[in-house]
Amino acid sequence: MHVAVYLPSDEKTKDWCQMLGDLMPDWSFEPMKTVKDPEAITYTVVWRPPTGGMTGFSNLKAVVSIGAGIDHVLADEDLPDVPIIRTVGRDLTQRMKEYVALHVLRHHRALPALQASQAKGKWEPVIVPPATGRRVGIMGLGNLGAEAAKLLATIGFDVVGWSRSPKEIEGIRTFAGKDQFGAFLNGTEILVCLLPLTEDTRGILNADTFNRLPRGASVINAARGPHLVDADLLGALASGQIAGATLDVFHVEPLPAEHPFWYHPQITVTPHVASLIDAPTGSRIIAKNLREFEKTGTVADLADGKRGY
Ligand code: NDP
Ligand code: OXD
Repeated sequence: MHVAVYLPSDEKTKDWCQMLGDLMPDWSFEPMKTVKDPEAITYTVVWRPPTGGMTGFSNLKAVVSIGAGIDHVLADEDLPDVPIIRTVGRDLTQRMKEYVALHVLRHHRALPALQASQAKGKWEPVIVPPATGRRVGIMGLGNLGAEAAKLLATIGFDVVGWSRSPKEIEGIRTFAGKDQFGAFLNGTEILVCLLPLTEDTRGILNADTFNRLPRGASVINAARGPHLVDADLLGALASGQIAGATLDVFHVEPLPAEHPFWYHPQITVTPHVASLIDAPTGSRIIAKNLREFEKTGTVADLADGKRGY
């Protein structure tokens, strides 16, 4: 089998070709940019592929996303109509759980305020309720959201979750669909976005959503930058409706140097690292999925291109 690989960095593309080639010596891997025989390509392995990059691949069987999200694949307007395989696994879920727990606890225990006091040399205790008195709302109860919700419940938080279709998760109160969005937000003091980016979820972290949270709530976005309306967050921070935000993902990445988020005192910026899959782990999962798909015509981690995730 012949596989074309694309990542925005040529060096990383070369590394992934090498790693996948080492794991699957009977398959061939080459950078998508320099493919000489497009008709020989049967699979692609991509992160943020360029529009039209796969148009000549007339024998393509599937596209593999190097990651859980497939929005970056669907952004290719000329994408061939073939199955899309996600790259997910315990490793990715574990990393996201750690990120969510870290930042939820940070907001819960008012760490930014305590650090600001330290910077001024001031002894200024902040009394917060125990986790049992703090409601955390998780948007998206898929691979990542459901596990993050369970971990937070184990710590003791009052956890609520929201998804498209109804879910039952022990210890979590769940809400589903647009009709129950308001009830989900009502009382949520720390809101965590782990939704896929689709036409329904784009811009969902907006002024209307923020206004339905209790005053002084916090927001964590570890999903995709376009879930957030940047200006609405800045407005909500200025008015005090939102007290703080942790953002891992942005409309443009890397976040441009002049963006106001960089030096905002109430915003923590992390460079899309919430759950970055490391290349050796990712390539092992991808190799397994490619072999499985070639053998059976399907895999468990198949995305639904029509649904958008
Ligand atoms: P899944 O596809 O497993 O789960 C998505 C969840 O979102 C499902 O519960 C789904 O509902 C829900 N959902 C989708 N659309 C809607 C909607 N319109 N209204 C309400 N709920 C909705 O995704 P993952 O958990 O694997 O990943 C989520 C996202 O996290 C990825 O798409 C990616 O963008 C982002 N991500 C970010 C990373 C980072 O490092 N920052 C790393 C990995 C992923 P239902 O269950 O009913 O279908
Ligand atoms: C992903 C990501 O989608 O890292 O896996 O953002």
